[in-house]
Amino acid sequence: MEKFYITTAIYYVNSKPHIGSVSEAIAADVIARYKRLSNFDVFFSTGTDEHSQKIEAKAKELGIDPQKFVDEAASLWKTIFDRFNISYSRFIRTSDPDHTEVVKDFFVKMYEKGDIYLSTYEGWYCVRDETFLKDSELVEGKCPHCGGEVQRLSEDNYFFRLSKYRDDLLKFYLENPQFVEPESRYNELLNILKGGLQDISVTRKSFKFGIHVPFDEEHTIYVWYDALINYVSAIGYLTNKEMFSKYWPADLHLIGKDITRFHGIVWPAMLMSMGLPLPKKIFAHGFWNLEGMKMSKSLGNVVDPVEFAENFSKLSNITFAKSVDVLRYYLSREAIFGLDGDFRMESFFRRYNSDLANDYGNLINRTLNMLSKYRNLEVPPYSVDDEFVAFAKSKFNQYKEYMEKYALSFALDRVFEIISYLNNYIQVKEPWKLSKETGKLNVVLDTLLEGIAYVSVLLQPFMPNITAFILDEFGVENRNISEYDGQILKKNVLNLFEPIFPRLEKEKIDLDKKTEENEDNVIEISKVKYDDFAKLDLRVAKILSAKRVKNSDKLIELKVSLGKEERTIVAGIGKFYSEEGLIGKKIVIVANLEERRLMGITSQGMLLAASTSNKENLSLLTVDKDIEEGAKIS
Ligand code: ME8
Repeated sequence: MEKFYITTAIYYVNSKPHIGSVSEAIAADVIARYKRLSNFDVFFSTGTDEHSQKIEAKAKELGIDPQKFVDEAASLWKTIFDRFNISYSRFIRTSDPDHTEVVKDFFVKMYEKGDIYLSTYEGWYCVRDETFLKDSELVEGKCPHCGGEVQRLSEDNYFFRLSKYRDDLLKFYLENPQFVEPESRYNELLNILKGGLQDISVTRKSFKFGIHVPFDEEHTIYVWYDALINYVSAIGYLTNKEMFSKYWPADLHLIGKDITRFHGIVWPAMLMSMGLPLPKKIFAHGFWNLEGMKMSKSLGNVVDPVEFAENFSKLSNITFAKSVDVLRYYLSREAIFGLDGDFRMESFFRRYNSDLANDYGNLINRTLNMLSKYRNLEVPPYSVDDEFVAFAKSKFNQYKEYMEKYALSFALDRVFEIISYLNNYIQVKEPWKLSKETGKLNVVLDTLLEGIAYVSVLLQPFMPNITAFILDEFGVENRNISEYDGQILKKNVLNLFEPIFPRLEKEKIDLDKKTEENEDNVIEISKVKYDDFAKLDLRVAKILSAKRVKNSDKLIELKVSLGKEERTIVAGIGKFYSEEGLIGKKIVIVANLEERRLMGITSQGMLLAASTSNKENLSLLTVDKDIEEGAKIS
């Protein structure tokens, strides 16, 4: 089986994930799923970049120990990636011990080779971008890239002899014009190489949080030197040689357009210095803007993907997991991958209503309703229209070609051409006029059913939850992505189900308005005396482990810490949380409830959670600051 190693950038944890960072992980996930379903042995790595000056500063601002801060922040990122169905093979953290060892190993080897040397750095540093800058690079005294404040540095630093690799890199670029894509990014880097390279500083003295130089502890290794190495430590560079030699070199480093220089020049030079092969491709995607404006925290217009998916789930009455799929679809379809995209509410709702509710969803509803009306939901004998088969084959070839080029939106266009074909097929064949022509009606119904099953196979990488539901309902066993070659639907009788994408009325399409309406929606509860309330012992508890209870899809057995003691709690949250995603969360529990036995396990307390009115989603109560476990809630 051919291997495919894909990576995303690793994310700074000083702020929460936003739609831009999550969009990168989603794109990588779409590609990873596509490759897996195309029979590749895929390793997909993503994770967090934790040793930066801005993260140390953020922890200080919050009065928390930096390590503790990154532990909690990384766990939040991981939970969010889990909720977005990012099917990573490894979630690497730069504070992981195996990674730390690899960074030291690189540093020592490159030093021994003479590629790292001690000198003095005189210049500027942009903390926001974690980048060293020369006098000539500043624009009006600020960072030329992000416009942020810069610090003057004058300190002993270790330097990497980047200049030594300039000629080899230039030669490599000229021989491999597809090493960096899109072409515009390749050209930018080629021009930098043509202009010559200078050695770069790879340690800091005035900053402590990070990996220290093994033979000179006063120096902290520069965050970018540390971070780039994650791509080899994630696959066991020192700890699992067999895995490393299987997956390295990476087939695809997926990154944003702002960090191409580090990936396209510094990283390959480090690999050359270590005598390791270079990655096969670096693909730089564009940036997401919001309603035509750059997303930035200072402008207050950063889209929180979890909040967005939660709001959309409430509004459209679909589960959170399905709402995530809709967002994944939108992000994949709306922008040409590689160029900037514009996240607009209007286009989001248009894509939902028109592509999903109308074209895909309605095709499914109409087909199942006809199957119910004319065939009592029994699937006719296999009799797919040859013309459709030929059409599906030609569209698959285009879909595949685009997926291989990471042109995700174009690949989706091809799938929706098949969907349009099927909708049009209903109009042309007018099945309602064929009730007396059994054979002809069978062909129409079977073509529609097989067509829906096939497009759902092709849509799996983009909407894994929704398509899994449809493919289960249709009894599709072989879900591999391949050319359509007949009968994939294996059930004899199907079921009717509620529309997967309930259409949204125009006036409802205003998330803000909906939030206000919800606030008006006061829930009445009877009043309790203060003394009665005070009898409840509510505590903050940290989840240490989580395990699904055998033979139950709802129950999860949690081990929680209350500081001085540990408890077992059995909770009915299995449909809403993954086991991994729960670990490390600080939740609220009722600590003085009578013990209860559930499925043979004694539950020593109850956790608190809020659920949506339709019971399709649930959220655990957590504390929003770092409160020690066991703390009393009053
Ligand atoms: O740069 N739209 O981390 P980061 C699309 N730790 N993508 C965006 C985006 C937007 N609006 N904003 C950011 C770092 N990104 C380093 C990487 S890798 C060895 C170290 C993308 O958290 C950005 O381009 O600032 C990058 O690929 C990723 O999010 C992480 O950005």
